[in-house]
Amino acid sequence: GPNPESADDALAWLKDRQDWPGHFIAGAFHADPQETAMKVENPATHAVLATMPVASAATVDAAVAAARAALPGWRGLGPQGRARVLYALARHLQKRARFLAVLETLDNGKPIRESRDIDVPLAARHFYHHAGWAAAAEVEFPGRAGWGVCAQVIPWNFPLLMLSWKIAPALAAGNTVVLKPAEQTPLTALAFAEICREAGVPDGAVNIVFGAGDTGATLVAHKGVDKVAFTGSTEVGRAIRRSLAGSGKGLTLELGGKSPFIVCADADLEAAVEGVVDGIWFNGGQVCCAGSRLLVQEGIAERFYARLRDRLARLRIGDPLHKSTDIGAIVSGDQLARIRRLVAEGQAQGGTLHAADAALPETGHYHLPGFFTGAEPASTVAREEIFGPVAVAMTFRTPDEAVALANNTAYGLAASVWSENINTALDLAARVRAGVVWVNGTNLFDAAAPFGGMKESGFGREGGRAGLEAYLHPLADDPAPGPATE
Ligand code: TXE
Repeated sequence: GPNPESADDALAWLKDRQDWPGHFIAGAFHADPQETAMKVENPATHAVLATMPVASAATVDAAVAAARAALPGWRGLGPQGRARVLYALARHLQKRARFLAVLETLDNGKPIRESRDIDVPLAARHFYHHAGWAAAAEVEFPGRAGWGVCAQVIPWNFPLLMLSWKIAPALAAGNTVVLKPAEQTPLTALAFAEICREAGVPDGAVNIVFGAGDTGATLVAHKGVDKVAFTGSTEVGRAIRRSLAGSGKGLTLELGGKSPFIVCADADLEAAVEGVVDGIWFNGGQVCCAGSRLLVQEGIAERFYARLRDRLARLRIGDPLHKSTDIGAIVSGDQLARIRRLVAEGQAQGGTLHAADAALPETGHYHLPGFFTGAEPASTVAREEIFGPVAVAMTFRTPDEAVALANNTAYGLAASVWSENINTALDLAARVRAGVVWVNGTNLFDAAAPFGGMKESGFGREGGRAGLEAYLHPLADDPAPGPATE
C-alpha cells in the first residue's frame, strides 16, 4: 500500500547508538563490558535493531543506590519543583512524538496509527496529569509521603505508555524509580532516558536498567527497594507476590485478563462491531483488558457474527509503518507461537475459527485476526488469555446468564456492555466483577480514571487519585493521618 511512514530518523538514531550506551543510572549511561548482550528485533522484518546489555546484579545495585541517593534532592524540590519537571517531560514527549511513534512501531510491530494516535499522546497526557498531582499531592494527602525507591517492571505491549503509567505517578508522589522495560521492547525506554536529561530530571530520580526476567527478579528482590509495581503475566505476578511476602515492600500488580464483551439483543450492532475492532483487534489483541470473550445474546448471534466476518474482511493487515494498517506484527516469535498453539488447541477442542481471508506478509511475525464460535466455556481458548487478535464468542439467553458467563473466569480486569437500554446496561455493569466496566465503548483510557483488576488480574490501581495513592505511604510519625480533603 502507499504512504508508509518514514523510519529514517529512528533508524539513524539507532545507528548512532550501535555502541550501545548502556543502562541509565544517576543521569548517565553506564556500559559494563562484562555483561551479556541481547538482540532486539523488528518483529515485522526480523531485522536486528539494537544489541542491548543485560543488567547484572552489580548494575541493579548501582541503579538502586542512585535512586536512593537522589531521594532527598527530589523531595527537596518541593511540589512545584517536581511539577515543573513532570511538565517538562510531557512537553518533550510531545515534541518528539513522531520519532517516538516510529521507534515504538519498529520495536513492537504495532500499527503506526496506534503508536501515533494512542500510545505516545496518552504517554504525554499521563505526565501532564501527574504534573498536576505533583503540585497537589501534599495538600490532597496530608500525612502521607512517597514510599522511597520504586522498582518497576513492565511488559512489551505498550512500552512507552506502560513506562509513563509507572514513572509519572511515582515521581509525582515524591518517589525515585528504577524501571526495567521488557526485553522485547527496550527502545522507547532508552529514548525516554535521553528525554529525562533534556527535560532536566535530576540525576538518579529516574534510572532504567535493561535485561530480561532475571534482571527483573533481582530488581524487585533488592533490599534497597521500598515499593514494587509490576505489569505482566499472572504467573510472574504471582511469583513476585510470593517472593515479597513479609518484606514490608509495597506492591501493585496488573496482570492478565479474559475480559467479557457483552452484546445484548438491543445493542447498536454497528457500534458493537466497531467495538470488537477496538476490543480484540486493536494492538493485535495484545492488550491486558482486550475484550477477548464475546458474549452475544442468542437472537442476534448469527446476524452479529455475519457482520463481524464482513468487518474482518476489511481489516488491513501488514506493514506496521503503513498509515492505513489495522493489524501489524505480533511482538515476537515466542508470542506468535503461543497464539498459534492456543488457536490450534481451540480448533482441536471443537471450536470453529472465523479468520480474515487475507495474505500475510512473507517475513515477520504475523497472525490473522479472527474469532471462534462453538467453543465450550470450559475449553482452553475460552479460559486462557490468548493475547493475540482472536476472540472467543459464546451466546447467552438472559441477562442472568450473561452475568454468569462473564464472571466464569479467574480474571477480573475489564468488561464492556453493549445495550441501547440504560437500565440493562447499568444492571449488567454492576454485576460483572471487573476493575473497569465500559458501557457502549471499550479500551477507553484516561489518566484521571483508575485502572486495575480484581481476582487474578491483580490489585492496586493506576491512574487517577487511587493510582497516585498507591505510590504514597503513611508517615509513621504523623499523629493524625487524614482526614482526606474530599
Ligand atoms: O510476560 P512476563 P511475557 C501475558 C500474555 C503473554 C504472557 C507471557 O498472555 O502471552 O503473559 O508474556 C519481566 N521477576 N502478558 O513472557 O514474563 C519481563 O522481563 C521480575 C499479559 O512477556 O510476565 C518483562 O519485563 N520480572 C500482560 C515483564 O516481566 C520478571 C503483558 C513481563 O514479562 C520476571 C505481558 C521475574 N521472575 C504479558 N520474569 C498484561 N497484563 O498486559 C519476567 N519478568
